[in-house]
Amino acid sequence: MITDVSVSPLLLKSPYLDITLSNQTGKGTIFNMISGKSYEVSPAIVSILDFFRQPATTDALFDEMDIENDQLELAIAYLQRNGLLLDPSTEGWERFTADVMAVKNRIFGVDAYHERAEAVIVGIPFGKGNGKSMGGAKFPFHIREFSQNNNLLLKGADFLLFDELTATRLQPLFQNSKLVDYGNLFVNANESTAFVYAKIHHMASQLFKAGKIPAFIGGDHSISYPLIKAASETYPNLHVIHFDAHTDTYGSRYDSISHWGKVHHYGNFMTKCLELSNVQQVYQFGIRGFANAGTRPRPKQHIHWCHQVSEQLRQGKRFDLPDDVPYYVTFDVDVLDPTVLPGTATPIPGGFSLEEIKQLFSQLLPGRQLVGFDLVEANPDFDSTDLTTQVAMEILLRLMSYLTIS
Ligand SMILES: [Mn+2]
Repeated sequence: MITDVSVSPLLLKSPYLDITLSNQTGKGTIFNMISGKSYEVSPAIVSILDFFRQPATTDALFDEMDIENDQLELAIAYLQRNGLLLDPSTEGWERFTADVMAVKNRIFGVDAYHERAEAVIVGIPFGKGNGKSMGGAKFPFHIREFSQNNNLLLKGADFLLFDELTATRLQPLFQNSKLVDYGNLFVNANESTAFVYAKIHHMASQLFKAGKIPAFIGGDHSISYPLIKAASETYPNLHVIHFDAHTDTYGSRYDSISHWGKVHHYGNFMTKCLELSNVQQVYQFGIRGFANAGTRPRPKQHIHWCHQVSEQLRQGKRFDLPDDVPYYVTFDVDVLDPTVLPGTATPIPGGFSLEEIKQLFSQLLPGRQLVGFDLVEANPDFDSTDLTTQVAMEILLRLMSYLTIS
């Protein structure tokens, strides 16, 4: 029996539950709208949850219900553990919405998340920020499936398919399980976009605060705003390197509408990033095409036009970026020429070759503190071959090779 009930905090039923009670079986089903998990429970559990529809103490429950107190204690512990009962004095949903669901087919055959991991791959299957196609949401699943189906298990690989420098940089990542595949952020089609962005931000904050170096796989480019926001909160001197055909500082008639807090999308996420006080400078590479006619840089925005970059690479001239500051890289795959990477929603001709991207990386990234990166806008709906996936995988590996791990 529980005798010491002097400390009895308030509890509250999660507002994100869908509870149904079956007349036939007498059992209840609880669906947690946020985790996507459902539970079959006894009617007593349903009564307990119903009791806590207003904040109440466990003492009050003990008085109310004709069940042994120690059994009630066990039930309450279970409900709290699963996020079905909340402590209303804490920030409710924040404790459990950052659910990352482990995946079976982990990319490159790396291990699942563990505390010693330094570099952490996380998929963000969200595509609703792209006004043309939501297919980008499929990419985190698609790339892992491709890796699995083609047996691309790189754990013990020597990486001699890459140049020696890249191979040398990649090996330590795959040794001693320093690189892990955490899984995919749980995203439910019923969730509001504002809620998903809040979850992305919360999940990324946790990783940055824990000192992990995350590699995010999108998803459309709208996810990069909460990611960069989270990075800039841990690294207040943050600089951003942005590979893209587009500046993503475009306005639209929707921008003035704040429906459920949604005020950004794939085409204006950078406008929002530039407003973040901790984001110091943004260096954009690969900007081109009619969409950018008349573009003038905003404060902190440095535009390197695609044709200028190509010319500068040919001449072997270096780009002048500050040293000794933390960098976050956001990589929109449409920076590559559509003949190299066709699977993206808003292709623009005249992009970089794979060789140019490699050169650009090797010029910009070595010796820099790279605190995390994302790869976005790969969209399997626009490429029936797996060319896009293969190119994206190579980009992913090359970006990972520049991560600073111990
Ligand atoms: Mn783009």
